[in-house]
Amino acid sequence: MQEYKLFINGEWVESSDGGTFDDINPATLELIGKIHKASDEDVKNAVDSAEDAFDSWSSTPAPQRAKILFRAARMLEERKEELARLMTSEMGKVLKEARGDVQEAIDITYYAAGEGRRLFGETTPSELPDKFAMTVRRPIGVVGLITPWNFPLAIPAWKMMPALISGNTLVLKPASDTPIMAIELVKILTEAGLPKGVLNLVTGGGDTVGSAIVHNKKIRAVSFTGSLETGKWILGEAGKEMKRVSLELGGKNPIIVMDDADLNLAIDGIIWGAFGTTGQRCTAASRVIAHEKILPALLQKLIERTKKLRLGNGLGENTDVGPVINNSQLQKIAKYADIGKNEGAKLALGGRIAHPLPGYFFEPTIFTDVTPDMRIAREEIFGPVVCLLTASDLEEAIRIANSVEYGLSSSIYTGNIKNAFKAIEKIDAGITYINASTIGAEIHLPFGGVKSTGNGTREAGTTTIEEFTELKTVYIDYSGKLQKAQIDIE
Ligand code: UN1
Repeated sequence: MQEYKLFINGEWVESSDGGTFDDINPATLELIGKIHKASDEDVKNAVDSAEDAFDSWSSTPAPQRAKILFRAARMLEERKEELARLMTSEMGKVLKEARGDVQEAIDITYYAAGEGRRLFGETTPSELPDKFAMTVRRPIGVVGLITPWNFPLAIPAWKMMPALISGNTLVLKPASDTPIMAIELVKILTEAGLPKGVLNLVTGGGDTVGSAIVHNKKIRAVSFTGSLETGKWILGEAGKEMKRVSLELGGKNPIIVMDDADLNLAIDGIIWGAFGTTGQRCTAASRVIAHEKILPALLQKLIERTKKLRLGNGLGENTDVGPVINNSQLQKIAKYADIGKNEGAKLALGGRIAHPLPGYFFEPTIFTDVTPDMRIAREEIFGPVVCLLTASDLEEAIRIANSVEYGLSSSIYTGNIKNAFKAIEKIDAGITYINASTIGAEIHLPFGGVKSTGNGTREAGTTTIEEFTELKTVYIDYSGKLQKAQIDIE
């Protein structure tokens, strides 16, 4: 059985206390690797090595740092198919989507590499003569990255590449369900020439390794994607040390379908958004808010189409929906199916654990007669479950859309431009799609949400550099005399 070690100061090392954990294929339950579990001492060593590497890495001109990222992007491209297959075995998503995940990592790596020749500051006139004013960007320092299992390559890359191009040094803790993908990414960056200590990887649980990262005084910022509960905890703990925190948390993303929508197009979008990645995206479409006039037709067609989805191993040519990540997620989804039934929603399809293979499968599930106060309409399930709610007009639909504590993605299907613009204006979310599903954000636009989805940061796009740099304001006075701002201007 292949063992995967920790990566500290440019070396693959065993856990100092010998602990390991299993990495399991969620479709077949086969063991695919033994992963070393970092101890507190290992995390400390990783942070120390990142700190030692900081001076030299942050002093390297950004276009030189970029060369390493460009090389890594090309290597990812060359290895796309192999990485996608490995991802499906480790995480379960169907092969086409795994290819998309690798592609997203490739895209952000090229994009971040390009930032090496931008990293723009601003210049602006001074209020005084013979004085120059500008801003420059500086790295933050040693940054801790804690990443989830649902995009095992794309999300680590979303965080690592912008953080690296900005000149930070890193300690990465990938999700324990998908560490191998992060390990492959570390190998690629190392082969591409990343100096030792710049990127360190420690594997293990959130309550041990994650906590040790968050509490380490040398860590200046933490970037986390995952659950609301963990995000709140990180924000509280890191706040005590005045660390910067960026959070991408849950979603309960709505698709509004108006009575003037192209129904077939809307159904394509609902199926893709609700059951793609087996519903395990923070952008997943977990609520459909249908105009009452089209609800019966929509439901009937949606059931027909969903029935045809084939569950199985994501490597299979004919598989539409892969497994969920692990047994505890499977049990959580099953529990929500019961909650939905008990609170009076009607199960229109699915609702049960399935057994096409020994792994963790759940039937694509549709609930109707869902009201906004029900738990299944408010809480993130992170599985193949979609709730149908109804509204009598756009205003009510938007009110329902906004009635949850999250606000990541959202969508409206409508043939009416007025409805589209009203939705853009009024839906409380970081992303709104018009006549497209809630998933599939592109890496060169900001990604993030409002309310409990995060703490206001946006990843990717031009905003990604904000996440990983500090601005310094610089005044250069070339008058040769004391000039007093605000005072000498009359
Ligand atoms: C996530 O689920 O955490 O927009 C990220 C999307 C993907 C990213 C999802 N590009 O669905």
